[in-house]
Amino acid sequence: MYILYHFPYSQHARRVVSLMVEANLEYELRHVDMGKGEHRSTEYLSVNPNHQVPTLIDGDIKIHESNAILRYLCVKHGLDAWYPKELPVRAKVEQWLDWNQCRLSPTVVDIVLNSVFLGSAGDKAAVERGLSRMPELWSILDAGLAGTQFLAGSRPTIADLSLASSVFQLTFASITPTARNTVDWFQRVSGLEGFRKSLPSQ
Ligand SMILES: N[C@@H](CCC(=O)N[C@@H](CS)C(=O)NCC(=O)O)C(=O)O
Repeated sequence: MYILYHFPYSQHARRVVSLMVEANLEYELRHVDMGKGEHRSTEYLSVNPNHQVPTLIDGDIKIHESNAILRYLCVKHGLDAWYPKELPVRAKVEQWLDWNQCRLSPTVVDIVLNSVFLGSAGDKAAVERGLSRMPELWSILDAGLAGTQFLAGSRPTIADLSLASSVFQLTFASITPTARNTVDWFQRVSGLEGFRKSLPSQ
């Protein structure tokens, strides 16, 4: 059984839950209460020195970085539909996984962490920076979804689970996609059982 260090308001942790539900993998969630600062406790730092969730424990193997965890689970369980082996499709999956980590995710954190979770202590300049970057990111995402049901073709992959977790995070700041392809895609991913079950209970 996998152990996942998790916090329900973490988009990075939720994307791992989405895949584990979709793939029927057995897991136990270890709640790291970030609101109480548990991610910076000595105990948790010995699990993940980056003071971040998620962390996956698989016996003697310990992995942090959410997208690396997604790849690990797919390779270990032969989840080829979620992480296709065909090179052109695999390349698309990798591109969007990395785009999320390098471009969308930092922007989402700028906005949501600072305008929602940190309350009055939030960095207003970071919120402004994030908001100013979103139009370009929305248009890149929407163009990538033109003429395709999911990011890498007609079936959902871990790229969709990863990206959609970031898009959902924006809803905490009352930001939702408006461009047609992205709206339709987000609705499709939101219909996946794994995605729905990963969401925090409101
Ligand atoms: N690149 C990491 C990012 C993980 C991350 O930023 N997690 C956030 C919650 S969404 C966190 O734990 N932040 C606390 C901190 O950075 O101190 C991943 O993909 O797993």
